[in-house]
Amino acid sequence: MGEAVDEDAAPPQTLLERLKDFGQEQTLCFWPELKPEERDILVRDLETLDLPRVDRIVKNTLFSSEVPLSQAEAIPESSVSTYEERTAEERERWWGLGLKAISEGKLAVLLLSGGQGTRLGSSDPKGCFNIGLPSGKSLFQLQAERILRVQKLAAQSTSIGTPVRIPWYIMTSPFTDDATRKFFENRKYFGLEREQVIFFQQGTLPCVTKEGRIIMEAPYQVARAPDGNGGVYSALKASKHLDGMAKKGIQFVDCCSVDNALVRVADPLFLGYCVEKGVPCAAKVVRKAYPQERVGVFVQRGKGGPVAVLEYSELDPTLAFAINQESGRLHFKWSNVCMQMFSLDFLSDVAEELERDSIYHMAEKKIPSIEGPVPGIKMEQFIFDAFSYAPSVALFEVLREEEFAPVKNASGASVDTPDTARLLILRLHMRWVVAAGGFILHTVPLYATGVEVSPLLSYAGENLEEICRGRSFHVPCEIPA
Ligand code: UD2
Repeated sequence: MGEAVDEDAAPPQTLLERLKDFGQEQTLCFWPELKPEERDILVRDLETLDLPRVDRIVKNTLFSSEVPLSQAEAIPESSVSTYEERTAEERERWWGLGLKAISEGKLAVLLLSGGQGTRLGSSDPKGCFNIGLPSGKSLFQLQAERILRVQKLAAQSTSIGTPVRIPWYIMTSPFTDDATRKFFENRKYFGLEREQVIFFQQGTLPCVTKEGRIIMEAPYQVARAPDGNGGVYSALKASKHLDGMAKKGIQFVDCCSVDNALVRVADPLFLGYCVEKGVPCAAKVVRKAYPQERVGVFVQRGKGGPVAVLEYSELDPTLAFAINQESGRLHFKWSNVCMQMFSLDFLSDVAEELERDSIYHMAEKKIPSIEGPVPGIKMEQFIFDAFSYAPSVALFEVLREEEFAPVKNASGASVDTPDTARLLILRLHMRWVVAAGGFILHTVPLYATGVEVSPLLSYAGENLEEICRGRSFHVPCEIPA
C-alpha cells in the first residue's frame, strides 16, 4: 500500500531515497505543483515500478558492451526443411500426426496481440481490423474460424469423432486488453466456446531517455510501453498459464502474430513435423523477398552455433544485402515470419533464463511526454530471443503466397497493407477453387480480385471439390461455410 500523502509534505522519504539510489528522482520533479490526489496517483504509479529490475534492464540494454551476433553466419541449407524437398508422403504423415496430437488435446494456440498498431493508423487492436474481404471478417475472426476448422478436422480424424477444443491463449497489453475482450464478447467468440479463449496481459516497462532516465508522460504518470512480444514468457509464467496448460495435458504451443492475414493457426502439418522431430522449438520460415524487407533473418551465432534471429531493425545493411557468391541469392535468406511452435517443457524453462539475462532490445521512438513527443527508448524482448536457449530450433519452410500476408502499414503504402493482404487471400483461394474444378468469371482484371473461401469450409484448400466442381464464380465473391 502507498504511504498516505500529506498536503504539505515532501514526497515519502523511502520512495525518494529509492528513486535516488537508481538515479530516477527526476520522476518527482513536478511534486510541488501537484494536487494531493495527483500526488497519490504518482506515488502509486512509482511504487508499481520494480526499480532494481528496471535498472538491470536499462544497464543491459543501453550500456551493454556485447555486440549481438557480430559473428552472424548463414543457416546451412541442411538445417531447413525446405518446401521443395517435402514429399507428399511426409505431408500426409505429418498432417495425420498433427491432427492426432490435436485430437488428444496436446495443442494450445498462443496469439501475440499486445502490439500498438501505430503503423496501421488504427487505434483499435490490430486483430479487430477489417482488411476489406467480401465477408468483412476481421483478422481475429479469420484466426478463430481457422481454429474451428482444425477442431472439426481433428474430430473427424478420430474413430469416434470426439469433439476437440483447442485452448486459445491471447496475450494483450494495457493498450489492447479492454477493446480486445469487448470485441470477442460482442461477437460471441466467433463460435468458439467462451472457456477456450483465455486472455492475459503482458508487462510494460518505463520509456527512458538515451541516458536511461525514466520519461514522464504526465506530471504524475510515468511513460510506459509494452515490454515486447518476448514479454510473453514472463507473462505466461506470472499468470500461471503454463501450469494451467500442463494440467490440461498441453504439450505443444503454436504461437503466432495477429497481423498475418494468412497465418495457419494450429497448423496440423507444422505440428506433426514438430511431433516427429521431437524438437523443443520450431519456426516457419519463408525466403526473404528483398534485402530491405522488414522481417527478422535467421542466423547462426558463429559456425555451428545456436540459431538466432537478427531483427530487421538491428540488421546491418552489409548483412542484409550480402549475396552468396555460389547461389547468387541473399546470404541471409531465411525470414522469420513470427510463426513458431514450442514444447511446453521448453516454454517453462526458457522464461527463467530470459529473465535472468534480461537482454532487451532498444527501440528508438518518439515518446509522448509532458513536453510533447520526445526522443526516447522503448525496451522490448522479442519472441525469438528464446531460440538461442534451445538445444535445437527446427526451421520449416512455407510458401509466402500460402501463409504470409502481413498487415503492417495503412492502405496506400507500397507493401504489407490491408489491400496487399486481401489480394493474397483472394488469389490463394481462387487457386484452391480452380484446383477443385470451379470456373472463374471476372469483369475486373484477374490480378486485382479473387475468391474468399470461408475458413470454416477449408483450412488449406481441402473439402472444396463437391462445392466447386463445374460451378462458376463471379469474382470478387465469398464462398461461405
Ligand atoms: C515481426 C517480427 C519480424 C517479422 C515480422 C513479419 C518480432 C519481434 N518481429 O516484426 O521478425 O516476423 O513481424 O511481419 O516478432 N506484439 C505484442 N506485444 C508487443 C509487441 C508486439 O504482442 O509488445 C505482437 C504484435 O501484436 C504482433 C506481433 O507481436 O502480433 C509482431 O508485432 P510487431 O508489429 O511488433 O512486429 P514487426 O512487424 O515489427
